[in-house]
Amino acid sequence: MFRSFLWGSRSATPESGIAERHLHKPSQRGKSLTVALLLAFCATTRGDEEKKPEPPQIAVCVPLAVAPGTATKIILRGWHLDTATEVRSSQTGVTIKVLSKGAAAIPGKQDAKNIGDQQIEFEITTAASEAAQQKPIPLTVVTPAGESEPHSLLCGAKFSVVADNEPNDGFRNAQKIEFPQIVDGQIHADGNVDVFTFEVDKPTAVTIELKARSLGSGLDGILSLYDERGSIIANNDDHENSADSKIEISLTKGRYLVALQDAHDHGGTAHPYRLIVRGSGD
Ligand SMILES: [Ca+2]
Ligand SMILES: [Ca+2]
Repeated sequence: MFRSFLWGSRSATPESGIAERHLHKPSQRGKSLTVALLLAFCATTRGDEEKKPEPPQIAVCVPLAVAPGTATKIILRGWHLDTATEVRSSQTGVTIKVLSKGAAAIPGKQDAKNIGDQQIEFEITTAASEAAQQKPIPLTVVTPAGESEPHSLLCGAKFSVVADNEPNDGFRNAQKIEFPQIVDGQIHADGNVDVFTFEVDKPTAVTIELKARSLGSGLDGILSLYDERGSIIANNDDHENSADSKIEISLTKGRYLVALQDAHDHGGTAHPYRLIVRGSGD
């Protein structure tokens, strides 16, 4: 409305606007006021475009999960996090204390467009109550420019959880896990492969899931399943339009090996994962 008042409703260019002003012969004072208003308007518009701060965005959460009734240090990576005033959760029984915030290192040849260039570290204390078991905790970063979309931090698990234990990067040093089992691990360096071995004691429909990108990891996982002689029997990169992987297969009694890695051979602090090995009906 302000612009049409200045230029006139029939004028599309500054030149035609000047022509109209001559037609109506406004006073010199009126012309000066018009120019001053125009300059002020342009300056304000340009200033708004340059200075408008962007709301925070979360790209990566490390680690992906916490246990109920514990205090855990979490790092959220992303963009526009350095002015954060708070990390908030709508879940009751959760307390959050911000520890630091600022620039985040970009590992190796990775791109900040994927894993963010800023981070905020905080300690989260979760309730031990039964109600808190297996219920993701929503996290929101708050800055003066707004709030991030909520990120779901896993809390608790249906099966027992172990950490990945390096070195476990080949068939010969595959890490033994139970069946069923959850592994909360990390592809800790470029080119790293984590290998696990499990046994089924009878013919079993088995589901193996690698959850990473969908939970806030930089990892674009690939899963491969081998028999105990090292012959590949199944693999999956992206399951159902997700970067995460899933294998569903009927296995006979025996020992098997499951290997996981990044599709781009990337790794580092932004590449945590959760591996779930279970019976398909569990
Ligand atoms: Ca690892
Ligand atoms: Ca993938």
